Amino acid sequence: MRMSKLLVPTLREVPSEAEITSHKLMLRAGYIRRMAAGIYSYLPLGLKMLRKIENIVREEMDRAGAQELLMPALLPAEAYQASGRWEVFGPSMFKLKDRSDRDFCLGPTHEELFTQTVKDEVRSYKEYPITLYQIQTKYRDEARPRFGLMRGREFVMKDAYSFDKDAAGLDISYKKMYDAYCRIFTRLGLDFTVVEADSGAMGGSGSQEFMVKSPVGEDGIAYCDACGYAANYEKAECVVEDKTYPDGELVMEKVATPDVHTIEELVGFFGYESYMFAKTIMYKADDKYIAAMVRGDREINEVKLKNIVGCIDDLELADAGIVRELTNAQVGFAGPVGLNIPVYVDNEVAKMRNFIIGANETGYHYKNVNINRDFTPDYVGDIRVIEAGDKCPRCGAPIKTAQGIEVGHIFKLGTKYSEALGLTFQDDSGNDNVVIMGCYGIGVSRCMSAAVEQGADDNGMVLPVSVAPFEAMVVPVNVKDEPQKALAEKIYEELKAKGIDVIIDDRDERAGVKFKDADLIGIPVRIVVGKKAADGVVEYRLRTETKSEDLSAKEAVDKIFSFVTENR
Ligand code: 9G3
Repeated sequence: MRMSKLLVPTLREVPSEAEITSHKLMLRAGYIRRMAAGIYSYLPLGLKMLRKIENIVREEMDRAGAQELLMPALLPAEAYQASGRWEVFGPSMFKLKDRSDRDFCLGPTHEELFTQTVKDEVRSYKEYPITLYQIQTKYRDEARPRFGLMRGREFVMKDAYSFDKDAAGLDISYKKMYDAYCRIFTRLGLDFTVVEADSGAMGGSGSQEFMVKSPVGEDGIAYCDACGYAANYEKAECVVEDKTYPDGELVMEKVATPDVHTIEELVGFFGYESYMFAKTIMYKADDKYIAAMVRGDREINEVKLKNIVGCIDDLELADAGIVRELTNAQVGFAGPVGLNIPVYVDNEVAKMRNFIIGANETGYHYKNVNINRDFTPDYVGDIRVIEAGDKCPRCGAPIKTAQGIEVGHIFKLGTKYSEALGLTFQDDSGNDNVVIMGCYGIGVSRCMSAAVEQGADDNGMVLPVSVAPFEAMVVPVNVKDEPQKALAEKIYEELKAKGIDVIIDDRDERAGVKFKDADLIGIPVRIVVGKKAADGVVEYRLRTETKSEDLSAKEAVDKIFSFVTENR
């Protein structure tokens, strides 16, 4: 390919909508273009990179014994009605009607469709285990699409589904997918961590996420360098931190605390440390209200709390009006004493003594409060967000935290979908058994963003050979200089003949422009053919290095060949 021919509309500036490095670079390097919020088109370089990622995913899925098929993206409502998810997904699901006014959607995920396909097409239990997958466009009407391909409303996912006769079988299928995922992300050059994750609405017995650590990652990860424990904040187990509290149970006292609302203000007013206070937060859980309590210096983990409460919709903070109704007080004076809604209490609060809470009266707090004497919680458990420095739940070493980009998520689903759709098999003693499932997702287009985000430097993209749109670039500095042009073309032809996916910058442009563009689009290795061409000398340079090496044309071609073939 020739830069003079390639559609690669590089930009000097990017639209303000691009907030993170990968989004800016993919726009500036002419990889993608925005059609609408969360909806992108792939220009030639972007599409080449996407296809290379897809092919690595495909190779490893096939190697793991999974079989590829392709489902429709335009699906009849019936497909999701049997599992009840037609309603559950709410506004996130793109719904539409056909000319006969029948309900359809653009598929956001395909558990139901794969389960139905297996039910229709697998005839005997002897065919299990079977794992099927697709690489296909998904549609989810995200409330806040952002960061380019990182969180889109149309995106490419590899979704796989395993079908087994029993739990032992699922463990084997799951492990095969797990190992395939490790090979995929390693080949993509992504520095990933596997973390224990919440299964959320998917149900099942557990799930793991493959995370690329990055400050722009939307997920919080807690991890332990000592024992290797790693979990998404949503799942990370919190250990009760020992704090010393005043001995004995002192008499509870109502204290006037005019205009003291926040924990900070309370600390100032009472002169106690923040762990002497407990905060009481009200939530709407489906159609009822609950209160949740954590220590004053902690945060409530709404995913853990939701899983304990068991509500369908996500928890919503109660608004000020509701808080006033429930507590007969302004916001900031809420407490559990005298509250007639269920109170969920964090394990740490259960260990507090003689602590301070709102008095459910504007301008008043209670001090010397003791659990079970002054109020009885409806539930005590782990409902807080883990923090750096907390004890690791496995080995006690200090927990570290990071942000992560979720590029993969694998689930032991169990029978949620096979039950809902009646996917059973008759074993050889004639009994009906429900098929045991797993499901396995990779955000293929999101992997593009993660790769760009992880490798970028100040000059642009830095991509591994495995995913870069071209493997090598030949840069004749001055195409008007015959020896330079001729040698560059010769090297270009030789690299092509050796099967290297090479691009030549044959444009009649200044050297500076060529080098800037070469840095921007992230091609892993380049040969610069400049003044020394007359002596048959060219420069060999890796995108990850600043220095270059003078070589003969032949040495350069051989060095590129071995570099590319070793890093594919
Ligand atoms: C929806 C919408 C949003 C969704 C889902 C469905 C997340 C949904 C979870 C999964 C689970 C697995 C198969 C591959 C692995 C991941 N957001 N999830 O199901 F309709 Cl609008 O997608 N699916």
